[in-house]
Amino acid sequence: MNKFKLYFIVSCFLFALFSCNKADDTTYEPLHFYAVQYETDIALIEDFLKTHYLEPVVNHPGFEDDQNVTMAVIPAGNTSLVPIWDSPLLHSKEVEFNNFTYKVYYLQLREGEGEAPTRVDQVLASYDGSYIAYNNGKPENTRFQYAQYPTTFLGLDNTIAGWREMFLFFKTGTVEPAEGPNPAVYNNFGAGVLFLPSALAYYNLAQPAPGYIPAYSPLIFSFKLYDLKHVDHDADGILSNDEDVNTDGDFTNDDTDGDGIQNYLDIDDDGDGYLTKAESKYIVKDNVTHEEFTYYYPFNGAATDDPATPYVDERFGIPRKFSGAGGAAAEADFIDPARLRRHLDPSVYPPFAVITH
Ligand SMILES: [Ca+2]
Ligand SMILES: [Ca+2]
Ligand SMILES: [Ca+2]
Ligand SMILES: [Ca+2]
Repeated sequence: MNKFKLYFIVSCFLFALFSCNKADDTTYEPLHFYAVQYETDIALIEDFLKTHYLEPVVNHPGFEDDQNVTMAVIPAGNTSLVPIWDSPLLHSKEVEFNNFTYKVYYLQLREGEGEAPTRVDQVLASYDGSYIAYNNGKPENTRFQYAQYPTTFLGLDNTIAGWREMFLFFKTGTVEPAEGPNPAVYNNFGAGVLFLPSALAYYNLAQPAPGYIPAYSPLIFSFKLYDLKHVDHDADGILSNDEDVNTDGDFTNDDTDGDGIQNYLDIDDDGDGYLTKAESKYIVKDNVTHEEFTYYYPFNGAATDDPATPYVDERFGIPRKFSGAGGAAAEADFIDPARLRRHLDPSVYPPFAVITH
């Protein structure tokens, strides 16, 4: 066999491998410029909003169909149905992502009465997801997933950017805990519909079946935000939602010690060699038995003192530089929201005061 023949056979073999790869579930389309793709996406989304209407949303607290959403094409010649585009429920927000500003349309059906998530919280939400594409020149949406009974809390730091950025504008509801085998009942939860440009979803990554989504698809999510959980990503005793030091809602720009690890992922936030967990503790010594008990300050204390407890100061949050046993003068150390808490102050480190009684 001469060299040319061998080369030819190897080439064929390689070609077969790549052909085979092409048939794999996950496909990566070549990257489009964000600005160019956004123009395509937003035109498609606006076309959808102008050609579809929203059926009256059911307000049915305590029942499954509460805030269910149905959107449909306005039949040709119909002038009585109001396009979503003209609905008073339609709003928009500007979302910054990858150094580009996206306009995101959304329907706010209900804001919710509970708590709004931060970008590092986990959410429990039902959702009905579809992608928008032209079919015979008309925009239509195709469902790829319907999660009606969610059981898993999803971390917004791991979801598509569209969820992370837009769930911030909604709140959870109230929950009636489950009795026996019954599911919990959620009421007054936030509910809405997001119309997301593809860059805030999967962009050039087609999603495999089941739940197939073509590359560069704008997505629609109708959702109900039932509940949220605060989490402690770095297990340092401080909930991640409390690690936004400059309180701008962005958790990627808070790195107190400048070591490249954001506070919500850093076990030693001020880089003084003492774990944050060790810097948020205090010790109480019993003068009679000489026993020592270790406690951890909460990030923020209770708003009002509980007269049933023997301590007042200890009920407040992680203090700033502090070496005494408390008292009126020291109380401000525990409660001033702008205080430099000692786990963020490299000049303060354990061991801390032993408070005796
Ligand atoms: Ca933490
Ligand atoms: Ca921040
Ligand atoms: Ca850090
Ligand atoms: Ca430290």
